[in-house]
Amino acid sequence: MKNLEIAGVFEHLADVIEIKGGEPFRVNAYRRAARVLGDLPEDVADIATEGRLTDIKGIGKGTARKIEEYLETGDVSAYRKEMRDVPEGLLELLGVPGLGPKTIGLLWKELDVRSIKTLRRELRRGSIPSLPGMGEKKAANIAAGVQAYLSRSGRSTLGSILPPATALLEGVRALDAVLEADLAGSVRRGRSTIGDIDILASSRRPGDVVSRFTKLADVEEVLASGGTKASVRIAGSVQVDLRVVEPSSYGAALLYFTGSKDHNVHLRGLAQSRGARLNEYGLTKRDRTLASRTEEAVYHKLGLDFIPPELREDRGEVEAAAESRLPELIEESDIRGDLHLHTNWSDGLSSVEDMARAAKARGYAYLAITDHSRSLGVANGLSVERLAEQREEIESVRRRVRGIRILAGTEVDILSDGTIDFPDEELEKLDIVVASIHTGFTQSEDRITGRIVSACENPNVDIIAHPTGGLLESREPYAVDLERVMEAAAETGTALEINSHPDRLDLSDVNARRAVATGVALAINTDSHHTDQLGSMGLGVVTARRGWVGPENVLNTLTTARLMKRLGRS
Ligand code: DGT
Ligand code: CA
Ligand code: CA
Ligand code: ZN
Repeated sequence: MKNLEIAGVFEHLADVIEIKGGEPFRVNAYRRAARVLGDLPEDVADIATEGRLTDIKGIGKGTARKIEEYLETGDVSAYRKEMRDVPEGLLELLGVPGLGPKTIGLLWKELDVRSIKTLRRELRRGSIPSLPGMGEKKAANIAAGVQAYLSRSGRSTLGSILPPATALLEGVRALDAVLEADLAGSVRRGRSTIGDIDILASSRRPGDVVSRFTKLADVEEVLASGGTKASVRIAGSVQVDLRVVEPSSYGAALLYFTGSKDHNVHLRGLAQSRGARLNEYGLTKRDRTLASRTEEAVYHKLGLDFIPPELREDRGEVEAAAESRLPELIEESDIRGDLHLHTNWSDGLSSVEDMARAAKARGYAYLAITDHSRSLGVANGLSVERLAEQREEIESVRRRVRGIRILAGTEVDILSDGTIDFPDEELEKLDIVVASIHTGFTQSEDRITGRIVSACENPNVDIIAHPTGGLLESREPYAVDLERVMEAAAETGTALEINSHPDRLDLSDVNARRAVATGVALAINTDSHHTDQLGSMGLGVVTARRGWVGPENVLNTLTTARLMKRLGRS
């Protein structure tokens, strides 16, 4: 069916005419035609064959001819004609959030903006605010839109999404007509990257909730809005879907909209095998509702233990819930300290003392100062001498900050040749050694794996940090045979890290699960370079939960005494 294709051509045609400042009635006619074609249930080609195009409301003689032309030739000459004097790059600007054809036309006419590049030039020059009808605020919006356009890769990191998602949820909960509201979708499941934000609310007045939601301050653009749902765009070009349901089916709806889709499909199959039906309204059997108000009730009536959202990926959790063998998952409150932290001695911004006080304020029993080692010049890595000086400073901070154990450590580089950046006699003086790769990313899998395995075999190395080196949505991991690494880690008692930095989450959920299955201990660390970053521990914990990790699998749930013993430095 070519309906949507042709609708797209008319949409483009309307955009181009509007950019050029053409007659509004032409613009409107093409937009209407695009909408009508988009909604048409029948194949437009069949209608054309039967000569009924002009019978369709909203399709005039002119548009009908263009549809026939497209069906015959795959082209609309009027569109090509309109495009003749329009710079190619101008149409790309339509993809910038918040930038419409009228403004693009203005920028083109007044400032000769012809592309993203020339638009950025004018933004830098500051020439946009003084254009007719613009001003500072609109120019700032355009700048933000360009930023979002350039940085978008489809998915956003969980760490960047949680703050706006939580703020929006609070906004929804504060609405009068809202009874309950929760995050749903991949955000609730804690996936490391997020396509869009889903929010579910219950209310007896869904229409009110939807219309108030679309007017919340964070909402930049309303993409769609109806009686019980709305889709909007917030800053950073992130989409948010809201659905409002009856309070009586809130649990079934929360289950449905939390997903994952695969988890839902599995549950529906299970319901069917018991002669029941499961959908977003409830679990029913022969028109009788068995459960719908809470998720717990639905799981229970399906014969399952409650499945935490992080596990709902159809990776064996349904089977485990049926046999009451779901794991006891780690919680953030199980974490007793942070074992990978940087200070202003290397590339961090906070002092040792500030880090210690901030960790203490979080209720931790210990923290490890692990600045970079000497070869990492870009990160102001510590020489052997400065490492010794830092130990003295740590000693003096220990006297000022009581009630928390400060471990003196290092994040020592595993160099490209496989050696460790500090000699053993220096490592032996430390309380803890974190080792990691920051160079030689393009080496073969065999070499990189060999480097990490030999680091595991060094008795002074306690933890391998960010074991795969990947950055979410921006850098592929280096080539590494994780199976070999995990075997070596299990053998030598070396822990593998779940690095909680919002851009890393490395190990991933799946790899953390493999590690635990191989008998490897994990450490969940923030790799903070500022006291403000200590809070990303929660991201690492969620990732661990998605990896079926329990508190017993994690080094930094140990008490101080047990940790020191485990590190062999009691
Ligand atoms: P995302 O947004 O790509 O990070 O991933 P999700 O899981 O948030 O997916 P999304 O936003 O498309 O939908 C939210 C939830 O709604 C999803 O996890 C399960 C449910 N859902 C959406 N579409 C379907 C569907 O076609 N079938 C079923 N069973 N569930 C669906
Ligand atoms: Ca989603
Ligand atoms: Ca969605
Ligand atoms: Zn680090």
